Amino acid sequence: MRTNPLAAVRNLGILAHVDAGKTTVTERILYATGTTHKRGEVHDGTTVTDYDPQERDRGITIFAAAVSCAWDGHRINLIDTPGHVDFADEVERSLRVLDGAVAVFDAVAGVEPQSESVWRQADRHGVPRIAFVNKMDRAGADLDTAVASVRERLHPAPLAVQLPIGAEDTFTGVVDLVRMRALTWTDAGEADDAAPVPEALREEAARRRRLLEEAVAELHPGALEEFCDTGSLSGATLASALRDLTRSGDAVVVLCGSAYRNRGIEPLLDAVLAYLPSPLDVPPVRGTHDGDGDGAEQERAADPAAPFAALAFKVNATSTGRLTYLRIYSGTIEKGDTVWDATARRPERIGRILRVRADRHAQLDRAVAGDIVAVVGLKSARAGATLCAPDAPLVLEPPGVAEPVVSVAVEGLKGTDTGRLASALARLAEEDPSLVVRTDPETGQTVLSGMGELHLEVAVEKIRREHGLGVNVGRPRVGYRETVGGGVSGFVFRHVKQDGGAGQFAHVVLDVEPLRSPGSGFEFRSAVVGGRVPQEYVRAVEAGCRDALAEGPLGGHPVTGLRVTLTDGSTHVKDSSDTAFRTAGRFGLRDALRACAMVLLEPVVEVTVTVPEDAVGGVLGDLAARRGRVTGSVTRAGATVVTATVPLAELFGYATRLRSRTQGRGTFTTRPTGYAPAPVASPAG
Ligand SMILES: Nc1nc2c(ncn2[C@@H]2O[C@H](COP(=O)(O)OP(=O)(O)OP(=O)(O)O)[C@@H](O)[C@H]2O)c(=O)[nH]1
Ligand SMILES: [Mg+2]
Repeated sequence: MRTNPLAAVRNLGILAHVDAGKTTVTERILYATGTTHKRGEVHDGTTVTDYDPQERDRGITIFAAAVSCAWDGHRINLIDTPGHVDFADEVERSLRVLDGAVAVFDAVAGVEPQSESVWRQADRHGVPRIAFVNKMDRAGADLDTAVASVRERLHPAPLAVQLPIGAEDTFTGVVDLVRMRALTWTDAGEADDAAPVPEALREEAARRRRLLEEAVAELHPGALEEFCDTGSLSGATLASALRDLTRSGDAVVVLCGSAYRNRGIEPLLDAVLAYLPSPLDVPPVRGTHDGDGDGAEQERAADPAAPFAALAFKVNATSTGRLTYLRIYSGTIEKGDTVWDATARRPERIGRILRVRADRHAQLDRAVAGDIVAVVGLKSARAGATLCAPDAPLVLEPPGVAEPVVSVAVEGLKGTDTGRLASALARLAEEDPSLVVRTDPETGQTVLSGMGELHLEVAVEKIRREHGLGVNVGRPRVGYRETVGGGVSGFVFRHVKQDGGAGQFAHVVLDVEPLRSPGSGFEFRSAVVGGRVPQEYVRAVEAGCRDALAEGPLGGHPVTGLRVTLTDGSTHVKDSSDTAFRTAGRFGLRDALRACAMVLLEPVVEVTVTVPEDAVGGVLGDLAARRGRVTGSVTRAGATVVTATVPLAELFGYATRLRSRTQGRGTFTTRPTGYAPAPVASPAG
């Protein structure tokens, strides 16, 4: 029997907190696999995956980058993701198309806030992971502490399969506890041949191997059987049990190394092949049928002979043209094929198909299920679109898009072509669904909204650099919400138009009450008895209420955190309709909200600031001035990590402020935590 070539494919993501070393790990993977012949550095702006000029200037990853390489007879399609929270949407879209991931941790800091967030994101997508504890060369690096923080904060059992040889600047290699051999690297970072475990580490290695066997036996029934029968586990059983546990998410295999010093990369690649799934090992993708509009759910297996279906997860305008990155879930596409954009409902033609590599993209004649490729020639497909065979239409669930929280008004400088500015903004939004462009109905200004200050700064800079357009940017504003502080009951609303012709009649009685936690969405119930309002009209009332949530009475902000109950109502034989009840729901709730005690909510984030111990006082004072509430503070190896919750509106300009307060030695990250009541009256607009 021929083995399916798909079994030798790994669609792999690299995930982590900002600065953990994802891009450096990626760079070293490309070097180790012979894809590149020199090692690029983030700080020199010479890495493959931080290709954008802004990434190179800022030294951070902004855009997820996909690149392909080969290792031990397998193809690895690798996606390096950004760690900064403003670009979490790039991570979300990447996770949607990955089969497995490497979570990178800093050996000094362990699990950091954004690693927790991306870990949960990966949980939601069911993406199996292995962990790589990076920066083992740093002062204060400690594998055991990092493993303990994984156990504590991320929950699945972390299983260390290596023992470091040396520590900090003498970290030279690892003992592979599965195969019981030593792997070391030269000063230049070249791998030595595998050798027996050094005498001095033999006892410790045996003890850790034993602990690993016990932990695996406890989690894996097959391994338990062998363990009970023979009193130990063979390397082969260990490896196959680790593979099962990784895929089921019950355990996470932990490896370590130093990407910067080029140590630990080859065993990481071996672990990716050994433990993470191929496209054949993951469940078939689900979508809804889109042809005759019956919307039935369908499954598509990773089968090249099935009808074509793919998700466009990334769109990137480059010098090669407009590249659309596709994860192909089923079927085959060939150069020149016409496919159907099931999201926008229009045909598209595949110009060229590219295997994206570091140096030169390889042209392919065809690409099949399970693969990740880029295509040239698609004119309008947006990031998140489903492409499929025209005769087998299917819509895959699009990746979730987070709600933008920060907005700025943008306008062209004098002499800037407003038409070109509008089309540049539209292009940006096409590539990045978390950017929203709209016109403020009151001021007529163009407003750009996104995930944070940095996100918007990067977008505006792109317009300046790539489109050569001068733009003026207003002060950033946060997105407020409104919620119900005190409700009303028995609010009566009648929508009646019966002055000749076809009339409209709808009568509703509404109760409005707050949900327990602010910002917790919208619930609708019907408590109508005796069919006084028929079911179809109840649905129309609910739709109308949802319309009303778009603008609250305080300042026109979206309304959240409330429950509406339709308690009563009545209909008219001739003049009642869905439309009439939807209108009654909408204006009824609008008026009911005016009668409620409303509360203005502002977005709040958790800030984690890392500063030298001597700068802590100033940082705490500054956080207090920003209405921050400090929730924790720990000092380790001379650095203090302060966590605080701070209203997002108070954080504008914080990066600059922190830099100057700490002479550039302080860093911070943020994580959205929801909404909290704002102290001021309506800061409308
Ligand atoms: N000492 C040490 N430094 C490292 C190591 N790996 C990466 N770095 C450094 O850590 C910094 C951040 O590395 P990146 O690879 O850009 O980290 P990242 O996770 O891609 O960062 P973002 O994409 O911005 O989230 C750079 O200055 C690297 O040179 C390592 O193994 N040891
Ligand atoms: Mg990076």
